[in-house]
Amino acid sequence: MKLSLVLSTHPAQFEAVALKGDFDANVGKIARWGYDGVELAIRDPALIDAEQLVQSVEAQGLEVPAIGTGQAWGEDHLSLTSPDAEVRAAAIARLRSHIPLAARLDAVIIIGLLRGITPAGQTTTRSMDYFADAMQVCGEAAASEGVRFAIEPLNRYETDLIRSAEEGMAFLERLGLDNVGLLLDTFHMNIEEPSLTACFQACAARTFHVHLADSNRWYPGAGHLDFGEVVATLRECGYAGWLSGEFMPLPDADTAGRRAIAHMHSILRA
Ligand code: LER
Ligand code: MN
Repeated sequence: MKLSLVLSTHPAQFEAVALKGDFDANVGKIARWGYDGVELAIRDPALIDAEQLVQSVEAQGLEVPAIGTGQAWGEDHLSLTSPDAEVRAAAIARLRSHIPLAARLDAVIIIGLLRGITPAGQTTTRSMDYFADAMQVCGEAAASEGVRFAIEPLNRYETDLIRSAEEGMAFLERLGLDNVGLLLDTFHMNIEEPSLTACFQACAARTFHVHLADSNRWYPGAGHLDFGEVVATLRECGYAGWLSGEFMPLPDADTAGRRAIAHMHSILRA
């Protein structure tokens, strides 16, 4: 398993991104600290210079395992399940616009908050139908480019649409697309899952990506989750993908980034 850290290409409100500010400087730090990759949170591919971005990441010898899309919800209020057909269409277009860069970087595209939250007056069933329709369109478009999507179950305080891995697996079954799987985030799992171990085991065949944060959403090692058990379970499951740090910049961004990799290396290399 390889380690990466989430980095936003632009300023954003989302709190669980350790590093903010100068992109190149942060990519350099992530490489120096010993991470193998950088997970990019991209609000809108139209706002970035993909060529320059790829160069700056490759110059540091880093891979990009995943692209996060949640800022389109947080900053631009797009949602795949909006009652407004124009907003849904814009959300689908935004999601599809990540495919070329994802194909180039061999990165999985994450679907977290972009699926939205059911608004008053709309049923959850209707939201899930919109979500399924959107994923059919995007999943099929990505398949022809060899790109995969990872749907992230999010805790109850962030969405009503797929909170548990069980709901996530049922949704994947409904979609029937091989290139759509799950992203499991230990922070959300700690809130929603009866057992982290049982959850990883149940989703083993469809886990495309993993986010690491401790119980308090600080860096791994700062809360009460047992990352030794997380790693042992993922190894037993045959997971050979990425462990990507997505946690708050506390006590400060650099300390969090450094302590996370020190903790994970002490486990992975034991
Ligand atoms: C994103 O990966 C995440 O975990 C959420 O809390 C917000 O999308
Ligand atoms: Mn996450």
